[in-house]
Amino acid sequence: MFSLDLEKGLSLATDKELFSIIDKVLEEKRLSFEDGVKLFKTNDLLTLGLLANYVTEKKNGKYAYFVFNRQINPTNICSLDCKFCAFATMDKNDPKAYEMSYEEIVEKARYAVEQGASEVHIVGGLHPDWDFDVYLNIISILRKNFPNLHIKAFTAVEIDYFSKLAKLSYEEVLIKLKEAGLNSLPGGGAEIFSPRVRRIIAPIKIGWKKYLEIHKTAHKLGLQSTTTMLYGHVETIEERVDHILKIREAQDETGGFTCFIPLAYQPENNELNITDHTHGVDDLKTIAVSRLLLDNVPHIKAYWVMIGEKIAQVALNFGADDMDGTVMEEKIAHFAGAKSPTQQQKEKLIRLIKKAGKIPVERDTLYNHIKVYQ
Ligand code: V47
Repeated sequence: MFSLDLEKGLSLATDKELFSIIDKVLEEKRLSFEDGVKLFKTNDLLTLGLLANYVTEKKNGKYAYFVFNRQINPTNICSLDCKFCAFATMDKNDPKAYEMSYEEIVEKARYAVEQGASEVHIVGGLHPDWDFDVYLNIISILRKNFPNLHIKAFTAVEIDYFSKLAKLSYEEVLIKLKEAGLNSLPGGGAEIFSPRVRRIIAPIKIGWKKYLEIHKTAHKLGLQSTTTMLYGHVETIEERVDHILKIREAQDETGGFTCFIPLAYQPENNELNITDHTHGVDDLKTIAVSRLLLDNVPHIKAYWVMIGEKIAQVALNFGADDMDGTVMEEKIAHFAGAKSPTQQQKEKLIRLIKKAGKIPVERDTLYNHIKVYQ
């Protein structure tokens, strides 16, 4: 049951368009496409936040999660040409081009494990000279060295690339990776599902059908995954809502998504020529609306790297219950101008969560509790 404070707060709602949505949320009825659009368009930010926080606390209580993790990006040489991406380069001779050796990858993982990390999150470019075995070896070498480390690696875009390289089905690729030691898939590469937007921002990347097919195949093989949405560029509100609802539909089928992560577009050093950063109200709305529409996804992440620590902290009262983690070495957002730090101390995450009035929980990748900081 909702508390009196919630009732009192909701009685102050100023936007008439929200009244029927409030009733639906309190009656646990599923929201529609039209509801999603109205929620994005409202100026009644506090009612939106109150409602989203009500839903997140019903699902997760006062817990707000973080993970001790490290990102590793083995190469930024990539055969795709996504217009929003400042990280990758198609040119091997570009001064910013790099490729890591197996030893370097293992050393990065070793340092993370020694510091206390439970997860490595590995994504990178579609390297034109690497065959599937190179990517497979990355997983098996890490697994051999770190039997207990959770390896979350390779977006759906990479899985599709491996399937072409090795002439294997998605299922066969995922089985091989799982046998090598892969534990779960990250959610990158979703961007915005609308074909109109993809033609502008990522013309040769796989479309939404393949992205979701790969995740659903992974789920059926027992590999859980996260999922994302890149917002704040050329998409419309309707295209955001459509994206979120396609994820809800896929989740109805498999239940394998652990978390949804709205990724705020970072505008520097790329070909899109959009000079505006997303703004705080939009970041909070996007998190809150995602929480309200995705009634079947357990967690919503406020990714501090892309929205900054302060908005991420506030987002913990607007529907988010997760801050990602220590990260340790972030490149994708920082090549594109992110102003946040490239890593985070665990103590800082705990403090941000506590000061938001929530209970910090260090989790593993699959949201098992490692330590609760009461
Ligand atoms: O796939 C690329 C996006 C993603 C930009 O799964 C950009 O838990 C903003 O997916 N501005 C990689 N975003 C990051 C990602 C992620 C991050 C944290 C946690 C998880 C998870 C996943 O970043 C890419 C792309 O969608 N991206 N360029 C940019 N200029």
